[in-house]
Amino acid sequence: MTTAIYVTQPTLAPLEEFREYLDQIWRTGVMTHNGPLMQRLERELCEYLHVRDTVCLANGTLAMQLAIRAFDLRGEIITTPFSFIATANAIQWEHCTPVFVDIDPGTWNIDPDRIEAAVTKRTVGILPVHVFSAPCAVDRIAAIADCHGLRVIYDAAHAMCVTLGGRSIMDYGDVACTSFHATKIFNTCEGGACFARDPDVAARIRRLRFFGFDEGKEVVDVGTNAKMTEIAAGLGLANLRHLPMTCHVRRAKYELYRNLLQDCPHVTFQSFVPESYNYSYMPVLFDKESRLMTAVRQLNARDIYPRRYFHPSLHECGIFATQELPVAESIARRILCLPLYTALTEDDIRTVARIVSGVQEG
Ligand code: T4K
Repeated sequence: MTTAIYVTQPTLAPLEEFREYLDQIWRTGVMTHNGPLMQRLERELCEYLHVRDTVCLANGTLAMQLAIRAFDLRGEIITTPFSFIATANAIQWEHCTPVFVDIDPGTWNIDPDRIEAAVTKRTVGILPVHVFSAPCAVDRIAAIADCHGLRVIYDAAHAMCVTLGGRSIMDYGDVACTSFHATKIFNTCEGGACFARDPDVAARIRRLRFFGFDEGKEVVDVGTNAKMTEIAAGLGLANLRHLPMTCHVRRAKYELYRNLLQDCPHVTFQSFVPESYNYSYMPVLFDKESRLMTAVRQLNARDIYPRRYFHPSLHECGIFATQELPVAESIARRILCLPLYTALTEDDIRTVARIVSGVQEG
């Protein structure tokens, strides 16, 4: 049995609760294709998040691709360089060009003051990320998009359960896309969803996920296979019951880290509004990359594996290399995500915090 501590660990409902759904699948033989469990998960997510419509999908990457395709976007899409590679890949796979704009040094999200300068005649959309669940400057972004006739598609892969101004964060933008990957606060093993403001757009995403079939199984669009399976949906239904407790427990663990690290002179934290954050990651910003690397070595020596989410900044990846973006470069080099998951013990958190606090410059 491993005693290693990884950056995260899936939060799973008790197996008996998942088994109820497996029994149903085994009884009926319905495993996929708009099955009853997926439809039920879509309804339950609407109720839980207070959103009008949820379209469940195979993963979060396809959620972004289908959102881009639902608007037939072709051209440049303004996005953040401080994200997981999937954000830029989804844009590229839809034959659009990612245009990276530097980030805000406090929230680490796309800097709204820099978006307008990146708009060209070829710009068709903005795809910001609510990184580590901290909401983007949604009103500013909406105003810029309205002014230039652009679509806004949010990558809300980290932002399950976040609310802003009394509304789910999934309710902002033309479409919000999320991920239900095993490493996320709510998981269906692999999975994701789109939340579209316009019901016609949601209907198109539903067709796109199922080969372009309409309800009568006639091909009316160039679709793909982005369906969520019944097994994934059953896991989601079981896990959803525990989500409020998962969020509560994560917040307590995050706050313990913060208390233990608050006097540490060489780390700082993301700026966010406590009520609009889901505490699914524990990112800390070091003063220097060399100190971060020493911390990683010392943690690894204790069988503890934090992660450099997200390094390098996407605009520095060979496939996208563009102009210099100094804030993103500097932050991406100095951020370390410490382990944070439901089963992580208080002793583990104290050990990690002690090593991080005590680390000298390498
Ligand atoms: N947009 C953003 C902003 C995202 O962060 C992501 C995904 C997406 C879009 C795309 O959504 P999806 O298409 O993935 O639905 C992980 C995930 O693969 C990825 O979903 C996630 N973001 C990204 C931030 O992290 P890795 O490279 O960290 O995975 P891995 O396998 O190294 O896992 C990290 C740790 O988690 C492991 O050390 C142990 C633990 N783990 C992992 C898995 C997969 C488990 O305990 N069990 C598991 O099954 O990418």
